[in-house]
Amino acid sequence: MKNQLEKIRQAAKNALDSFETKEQLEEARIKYLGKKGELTAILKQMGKLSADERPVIGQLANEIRADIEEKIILKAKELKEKEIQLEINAMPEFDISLPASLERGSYHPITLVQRDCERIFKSMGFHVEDYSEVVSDYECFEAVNIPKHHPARDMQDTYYLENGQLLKSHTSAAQNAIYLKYKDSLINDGVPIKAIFPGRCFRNEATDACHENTFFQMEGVMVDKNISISNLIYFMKSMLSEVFKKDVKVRLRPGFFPFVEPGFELDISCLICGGDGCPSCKNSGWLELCPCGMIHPEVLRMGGIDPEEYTGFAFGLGLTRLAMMKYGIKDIRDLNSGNLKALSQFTDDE
Ligand code: FA5
Repeated sequence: MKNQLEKIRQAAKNALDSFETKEQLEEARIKYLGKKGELTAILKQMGKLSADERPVIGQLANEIRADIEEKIILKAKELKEKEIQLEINAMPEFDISLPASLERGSYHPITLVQRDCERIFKSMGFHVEDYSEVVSDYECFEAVNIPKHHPARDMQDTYYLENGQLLKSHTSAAQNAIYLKYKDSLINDGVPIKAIFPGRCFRNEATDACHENTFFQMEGVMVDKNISISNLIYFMKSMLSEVFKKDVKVRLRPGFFPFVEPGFELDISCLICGGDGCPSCKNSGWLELCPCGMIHPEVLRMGGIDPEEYTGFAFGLGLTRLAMMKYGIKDIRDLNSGNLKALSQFTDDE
């Protein structure tokens, strides 16, 4: 019986080595391992063996079964790989000189206004900074003078991670890092801090035609000796007339933000309705576009800058709303919709 088993093992090995198809493999599995297969037939005769022989033969039969099963699996893998290779070989070669069959893509309107603003501010000596979307509570709130339990937090509810970090609710979350990064060259070398930092912001709030839960802002700061509100107004006006390539009506009104003192709201006359009132401007004729103000002494101090010696302004431009105004997009939700028909009509005119 031992000889018979070894013969089966050898025959199965020879057969499997020579097989070329999945069907042959399946036949071999039935022939050697199936209920009516050769191995099962031998095992059925085990009863005729002596008590001493039975465990020895039983163990050998199991070994041979495992051996054949393993060979079948390996062979199946080998055949599958050959099949894939044949499919690859049959594919037409990729010809990079062929003309593209897809239509040309376009930049997202927010990318376009962001680049436009970056170009304008760079030409006025600002440099562009990048910042994380996931920040700490300290960066987003405490370092901009919004301590825990301050009522101003209610206006900027956001999304919290289990580790206590959060998705930044405004680009002001990068202010502290910027001051710390550039304070030495300001203090030691007299180089003013002039930076903008665009970025995606998140707020846990109801959406409507002018509010999204995910939107873009662009923060800007300038710190030096003798910086005043006049500097702030000059830069804001220059930026807006460059972006819109025409005079736009703006108004400045008092606004409260714990990180500026005094603080302002810079509104722009709604370009969708010409100031008459529509859903995009909540029927007021004005759209809140760019809150700003003189950086609060406490915020400068937390950034390692002495507010007795230096002053500065900061603004938080709503880039998404700027894109709406510039391109006449009536509903902010279209911008995150992924609707190519709506989004692909703008081109990069750079
Ligand atoms: C802020 O986020 C302040 N960090 C701005 C700031 C910076 C003030 C520096 C002073 C100095 P506010 O929450 O108002 O402020 O948002 C600023 C701008 O972002 C708004 O004017 C608006 O244009 C835009 N914005 C705010 N919330 C949304 C929203 N849900 N959807 C779309 N745009 C929004």
